[in-house]
Amino acid sequence: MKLSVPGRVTGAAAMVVAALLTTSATADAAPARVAAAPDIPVAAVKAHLTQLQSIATANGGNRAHGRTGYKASLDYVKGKLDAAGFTTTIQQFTSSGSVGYNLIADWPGGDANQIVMAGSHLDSVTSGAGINDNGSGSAAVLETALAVSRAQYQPAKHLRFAWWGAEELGLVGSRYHVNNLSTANRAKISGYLNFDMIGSPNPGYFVYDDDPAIEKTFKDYFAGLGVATEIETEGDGRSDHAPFKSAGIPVGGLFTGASSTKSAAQAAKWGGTAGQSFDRCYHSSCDTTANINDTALDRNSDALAYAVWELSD
Ligand code: DTR
Ligand code: CA
Ligand code: ZN
Ligand code: ZN
Repeated sequence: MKLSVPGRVTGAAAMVVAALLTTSATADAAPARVAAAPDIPVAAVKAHLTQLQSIATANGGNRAHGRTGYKASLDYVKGKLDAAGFTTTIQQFTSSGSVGYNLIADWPGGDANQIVMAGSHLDSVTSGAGINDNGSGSAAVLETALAVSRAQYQPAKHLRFAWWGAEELGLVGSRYHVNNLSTANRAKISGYLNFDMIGSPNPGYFVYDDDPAIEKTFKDYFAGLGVATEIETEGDGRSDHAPFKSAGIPVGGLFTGASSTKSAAQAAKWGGTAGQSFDRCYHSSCDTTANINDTALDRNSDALAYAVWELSD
């Protein structure tokens, strides 16, 4: 707030004005509030999962690297982003004799030397549609990107979103991407957020414990919901954050569990079924749209958006 002071002011009035100006100056110096992240409608995230399921059904039952269902999944995601004003790039690579594709989407604006990235692998295994693994992460990242567009959000930092190919073959797409970044371009990435399996049917709420600031951002969000979290210990090196971490880039992410078994203590705090896998359909043909816990998908999608807003301003 600026005060306009007409002409010269003397005496007591001058002291009042000075105080106001000081106050005003202090008020101007107050840290700007970070814009609040929007709620991500879980129905919109699930609509993307329905599309990915249909794509798998129409393409031999999967969305695996080298199969038609993967490229059809990529084209679906790209079409939504192009229509929303993103600058999209398809990065090709070869793995196991087949062409693979990464999709990168840049939101115009922000400091190009400070890039906040959010990503997920888009490929499934050959045995099924891969709706939790990893349609869930891919759909949540997509819907968060679309929320950025709807809000015409213009953060201080640059926003970049990514969908990786051939993660199931060994983090091939994400590793190809990082390996092809120059040292200078790696240094521009202030953080990479990874989302691989965030809607498991018997969910846990796990937060990656790699970068402390990113970890705290996610833990603060869940604390605000009153949802307990645990440190993700199963996945070191087991998803697409690993190549970024190896390159010295701060990483973090969320996970709801795979084939490990939920303990009685975990069931007591999170609900669900003790003694059962977090996802009994992990890498199986039953990983369909029926293999999703809506509450977990909703909470993790909202946490994703919260972190993107918090870390980019
Ligand atoms: N590698 C992932 C599944 C997975 C297993 N453990 C973790 C830990 C953190 C993220 C992902 C995972 C896959 O099969 O795609
Ligand atoms: Ca939501
Ligand atoms: Zn997998
Ligand atoms: Zn996965």
